[in-house]
Amino acid sequence: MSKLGSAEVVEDDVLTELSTPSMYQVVLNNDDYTPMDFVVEVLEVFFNKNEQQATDIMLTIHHQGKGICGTYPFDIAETKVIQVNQFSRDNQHPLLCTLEKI
Ligand code: TYC
Repeated sequence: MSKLGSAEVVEDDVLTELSTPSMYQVVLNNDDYTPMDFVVEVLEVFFNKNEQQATDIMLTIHHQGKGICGTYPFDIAETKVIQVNQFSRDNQHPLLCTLEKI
């Protein structure tokens, strides 16, 4: 018996157990400067929300300080954070996207 990460492996290398990947929430944070329309666009383009869903999430962030855009395995969540933050900087907005492990 050998162990590879969280996967149990028997002598003949047949996998008998695989753990499910940890999931991460991608979060948008409120600020005083990013236009509401820009946040709605980010939610539509990067998180596949329709206009009503995106508006609801944007208003939740505006009133409560932050909001969940989606939940993904680490690699996908990290890529979205990088892409959203780059898109915000490219458009001269301070909008901050972060990761939170569930
Ligand atoms: N608070 C911003 C404003 O009044 C709007 C905003 C919403 C900014 C959500 C960031 O993640 C955010 N223009």
